Formats: sequence, C-alpha cells, structure tokens
Amino acid sequence: MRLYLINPSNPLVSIVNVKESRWNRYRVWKPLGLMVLAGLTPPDWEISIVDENLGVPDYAAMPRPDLVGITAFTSQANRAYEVAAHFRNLGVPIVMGGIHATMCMDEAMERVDSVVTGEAESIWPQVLADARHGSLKHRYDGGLAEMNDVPLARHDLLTAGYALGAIQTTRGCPLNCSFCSVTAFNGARYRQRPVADVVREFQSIREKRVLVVDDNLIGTRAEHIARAKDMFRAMAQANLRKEWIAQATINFADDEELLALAAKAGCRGVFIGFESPSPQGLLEIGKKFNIIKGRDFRASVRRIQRHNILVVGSFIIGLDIDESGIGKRIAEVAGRYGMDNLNVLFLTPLPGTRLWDQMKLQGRIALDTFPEDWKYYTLTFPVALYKHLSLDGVIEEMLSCDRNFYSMSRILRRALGNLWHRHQPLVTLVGNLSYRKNIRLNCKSYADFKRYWTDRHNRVNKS
Ligand code: B12
Ligand code: SF4
Repeated sequence: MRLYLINPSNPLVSIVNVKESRWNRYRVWKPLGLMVLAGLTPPDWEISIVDENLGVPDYAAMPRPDLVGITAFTSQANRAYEVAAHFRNLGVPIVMGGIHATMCMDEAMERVDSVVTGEAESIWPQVLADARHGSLKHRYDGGLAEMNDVPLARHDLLTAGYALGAIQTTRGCPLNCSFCSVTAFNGARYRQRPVADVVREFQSIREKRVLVVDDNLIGTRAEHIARAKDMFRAMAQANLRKEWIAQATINFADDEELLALAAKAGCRGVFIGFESPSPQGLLEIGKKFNIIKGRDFRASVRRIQRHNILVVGSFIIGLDIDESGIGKRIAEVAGRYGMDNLNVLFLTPLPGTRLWDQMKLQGRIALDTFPEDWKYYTLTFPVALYKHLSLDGVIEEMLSCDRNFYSMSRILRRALGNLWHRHQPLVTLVGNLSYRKNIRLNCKSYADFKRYWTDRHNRVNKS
C-alpha cells in the first residue's frame, strides 16, 4: 500500500521568500506532524512525505498512491484543498488532519473523504486499517494522546533540504492566551514525553541544529520545571552534540540551575512571547503570566543571555489598546529589554480561539471569504479590523517597528553588545540582517495585499 503524506505550501510565506532570500532557508522547518504520523504507520505501508515548501512536485508524474494524508495549519488550508481535489479526481481517498481540519471540521469534511480531528496517536492505525479495507469513515477523533504513545518521528524520511531538525518533548499549555490555538487544540493539561524517548529521538536526528517545537518548553509549575531539568540532565549525559532552539515563557529566566542545565544540554536560543509593551495589552489578551508584579524584563533577558542563549522576543500589533506610535514603542521596548531579535505579528483571529469568537461577534473579521482567504492568515497580514488603526495605519506601525529595531545603527550596536558580553557577535549580526532583508519583501507583500483588499471591498460594494 502506498501512502503520500503531504504538507501543502503557501507561496505567501514559503517558496517565494526562500528564492528571494537564502536566509529564509532557516525558516523552512520540517513538518513534524507528518513525521510522527509516519512513525505510527505499520511497516507494510510505503510512505513518502511531500513537503511542498521545498518545491511543489509534479503529482501527475508520481506513482498513484492508495491513500493521501494531508496536514494543514489554517494558512495552508486553501492549498490543502487544491491538492485534495487533484487526488480525488483520480479516485484516491484523502484523509485530512491537523489543526485546521480540527478547528474547521465542516469545511474540511466537504472537501476530503475523511477528517481526523485532534491528535492522531490513538486513531491513525484504525484509519489505515479502514482505508485498506475500503471502509474509510467520514470522521475520526483522536482526542488528546497519552505521551507514552507518541512514537519516535521518522526522521529518516526527510533527510535533505532543511537547516534544522525538529522534535517535540511536551504538548499543551495551561495559559490559554486569547489569540493562541494551542490550549484549544492540545489542551490545558501540560503533558511531557518520557525523558528516555526524547533522548532516543534526539539521537536519531541527523541535523546538528534542532528546533524543539514545544509551545512552552518548561511549563508553569514546579513539577514541570523539575521534569525539564531531568530532561536537560539526561540530554547532557547522552552527549548529543546538538544545538537547539525552543519556545518558552519568561519564567525560563527565574531559575539559574534550569538555565545552566538547558545550556549544557545544547540550548542556544529561545523565542519568548512578550506580546505587548503594556500591562493593559497583556490583560486584554489574557497573558497574565507576563504581568507578575515587579518583573524586570531587562534583567530576565540578561540572565538568559548570560548562559549564551539568544533571546528572540515576539510582540503583537493591533490590540484594542494599540494606537498610532505602537510600532516605534515596541521597537524601543524590545531594544531596552536587550533582545537579540524581534518578531512582530499582526493580531489575527484564528479559528477556535477566544479572539476568533470575540471578533466574529463584533463583525471585525475583515477577510472572510473562506477557504480562499485563509492563505492570508499567516499573522503577517492584517486580516481584521483594528480598533484604533486603519489598514494603512496598522501596516505603517509594523514597518515603523521593523525599521526602528532593524536600523543598521541598532543592528551594529546589538552586535557590539554581544561581542562585549557574550563573544558571539556573528549570530546576532546574521539573525538581524536576515530580518532586515525581509523588510523589503514585506513592503511588496503589503502592497499586493492592499490591492487585494481594495478589489475585494469594491466587489462587495457593487454586489
Ligand atoms: C513548529 C511550528 C511551526 C513551524 C512549521 C513547521 C511545520 N511545517 O510543521 C513554523 C515556524 C514554520 C511555523 C509557521 C507558522 N505557524 Co506554526 N507552529 C508550530 C508549532 C509550535 C508546532 C507544530 C508541530 O510540529 N507540532 C508537533 C506535531 C507532532 O503536532 P501536529 O502538527 O499538531 O500533528 C499532530 C496532529 O495535529 C495530527 N495531524 C497533523 N497532521 C495530520 C494529518 C493527518 C492526515 C492526520 C490523520 C493527522 C494529522 O497528528 C499529529 C500527531 O498527533 C505549532 C503549535 C502546536 N502545538 O502545534 C504552531 C502553530 C501550528 N503555528 C501556528 C501559526 C499561526 C503559524 C503561522 C501561520 C504564523 C507564524 N508566524 O507562526 C506560520 C505559517 C506557516 C505556513 N506554512 O503557513 C498556529 C496555527 C493555528 C492555526 N489555526 O493554523 C500554531 C498552532 C501556534 C499557535 N500559537 O496558535 N509553525
Ligand atoms: S501564547 Fe504561549 S503561553 Fe499563551 S497559550 Fe499559547 S503557547 Fe501558551
């Protein structure tokens, strides 16, 4: 039985940009969900993982599969349905799973033969058995997996074309921020994989550099952090010789032993969601964890960096409290906190989140011709109506933020600061220059987006 597992592209975020800026090679990351699915697949299936981010293949020239499995984040849904249509025309059954199919199940069910909602571990073997017997059901639900059941991902199936390997060590997040899909999809219960599985899987990854995809690497409670320390100790003891980056909340900075162990285990960078420069903004999106009284963000960032771990901060533009000037303010605050890199995104209502419900109720979802418009749900386009910022206004704030933070003088200052304190100026320089290069690409995308928005507006007004 031949199985294709497909990760659809979104040209607005992937292929085009990789061609135009080779630094973006570091932003094409492996579709780990499909590698996990392959790990759950019995050995008598012949599996090919197709990642369209590396180039869209000529499907017609490929051998006919017996089953196609498609994954999709919301931003990939549109293309997922195009790929599904191609194979359906050939009479090949299509199963779709992943976050978008779970959040927009009815939409997906109209376009594929079978939808798997939730995590796949408990249900995928059943789906395959039904497909083999020609009795595929229209819908399956995997719920939330037991972490002992998560298999080792099949890293051997995607060996070329990526700068980074990928692994997951935990699922779920109790914090439930209003804009984020993680709690809705993976649940509020923080689930950690057995440490031995994590070490074994790391050993099967060929790349020297690895992305740990967990949304919240260390968790929130004392017992989560104790387990994270155990994992880092085991990784250091196994002498993995890997360098990895991960996502964490700011409490990562609060425990010197944790930081030392993470660095020893190979941690070289963390993405941290700061989200808003003001406590009102944090309250608005429900990120209460960042509002602990008296937290000195600059000192927290420095504590992490002292262990030679880079800090990439993430902020959102478009909150209800954001007014003209927010872009510059974020750039200043990020500079003051001493971040190595800054990643700013537009507030985006993703289906299944509290923000989606709220904006839908208020009639503020501006691009809502679905599935066509999903391709703009990359968080890099302003798809909603923002309280104090017009379409032009919110884009201007984003550009002003990037131009401020990534001005040549500020980049050089950061690189020199790194040379002085940490002796790794090159990493800061390369990271910053790659972001700076994308500002030009972003300007072009915004111009195209505004044309699309205006055309759309005119069409709606005429009809
Ligand atoms: C790593 C990651 C990335 C990587 C992508 C790597 C890749 N190609 O997969 C990068 C950094 C490139 C990325 C980019 C983006 N991401 Co991202 N990302 C993640 C993250 C942190 C982990 C994903 C992962 O690997 N999980 C581990 C695997 C094992 O889980 P899984 O993919 O969910 O797969 C399981 C099930 O879903 C199911 N399943 C999945 N596919 C299929 C298919 C079939 C057939 C079946 C049966 C089952 C099945 O089985 C798997 C095993 O249980 C998630 C958060 C999360 N917890 O998922 C956000 C997340 C998926 N990203 C998100 C977003 C918004 C984006 C961006 C749009 C914006 C951005 N800048 O972050 C871009 C868009 C990229 C694009 N191409 O369009 C949102 C998506 C919400 C949504 N509704 O789509 C998430 C949930 C984060 C969030 N805070 O809300 N992301
Ligand atoms: S944004 Fe981060 S902290 Fe908030 S719910 Fe999502 S994963 Fe958890």
